[in-house]
Amino acid sequence: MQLGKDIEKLLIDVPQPGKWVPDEYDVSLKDIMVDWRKADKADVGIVGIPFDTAVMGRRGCRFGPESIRSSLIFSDVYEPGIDVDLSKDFTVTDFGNIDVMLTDVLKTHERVEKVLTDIYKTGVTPVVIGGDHSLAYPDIKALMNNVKGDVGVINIDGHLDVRISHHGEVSSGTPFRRLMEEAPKPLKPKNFVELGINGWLNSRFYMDYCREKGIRVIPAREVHKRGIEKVVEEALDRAGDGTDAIFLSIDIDGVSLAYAPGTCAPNAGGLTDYQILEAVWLIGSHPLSRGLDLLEVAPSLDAAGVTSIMGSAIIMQYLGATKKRLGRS
Ligand SMILES: [Mn+2]
Repeated sequence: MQLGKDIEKLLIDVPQPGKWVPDEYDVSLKDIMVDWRKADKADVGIVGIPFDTAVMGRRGCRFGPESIRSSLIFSDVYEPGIDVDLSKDFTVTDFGNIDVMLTDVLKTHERVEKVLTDIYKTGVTPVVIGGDHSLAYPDIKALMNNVKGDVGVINIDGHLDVRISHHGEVSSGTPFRRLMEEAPKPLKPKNFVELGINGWLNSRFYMDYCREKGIRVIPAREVHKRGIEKVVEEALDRAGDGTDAIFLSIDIDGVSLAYAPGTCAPNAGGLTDYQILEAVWLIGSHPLSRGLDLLEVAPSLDAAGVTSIMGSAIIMQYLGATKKRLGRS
């Protein structure tokens, strides 16, 4: 695949560790990955963004791409529950990490938008590993730049992320308000769903903003009571209503602290591991699905590395769902 010469300069190659278990019958993601510079095309492209400068609390998620990849590439490419095998008729590449500017949030966002806009043009579905949640803004803008009509967004998160923020500053708490109010082709509130919002973590002021705008907020409590299938069906109906594409943004703090302690603001009562994996399966296999970002995994705050493993499982599930969406399983 070919990206612009100026774009190639913004991508940094990442090291590839060796195989853990030398069983010739095990096929790991590492075994099926292709080099994007040599491949004609790919179905999915991993992109790391090692950037956490916009986190308002505990930092550390700039090390998320490295930590998640070290678990991700050793994942077996078959999952018995969904019965999807990625080893045939499916191509995954890794574009490496975007060369961020650690002391400049807005310039980093510009770079991310630029690189991902170019990557979308190759026909690849990007899977972004962050990095903080401010990055959802350029991630989703890149998709908006590549579709004629509207984009729907499902955000799985403990927090609403529609802050005005102190001093009006851009942060990991502001991306969706920016998309609705600042993007040249704004995200329509009716196509935006907040899923898994939970805990004593949000202000009433911002919940009122969502209600006034007509944003559907589905708290984790509602997910636990109604079941993940029903709420995701509703979320997809809304995000897909009159849109050309759906982007899935996941803040790992939408998942319970039991499964995802390694993040800035761990969340008691969030989604279970089953619920997040099922949500990713259902959303990723929807015909309009066009990209995922998985953000806020901070290995330095983790316990036994489980949050990186959770993140890696989420990405594998999205790959499986993408193969199904493409009608190849
Ligand atoms: Mn968030």
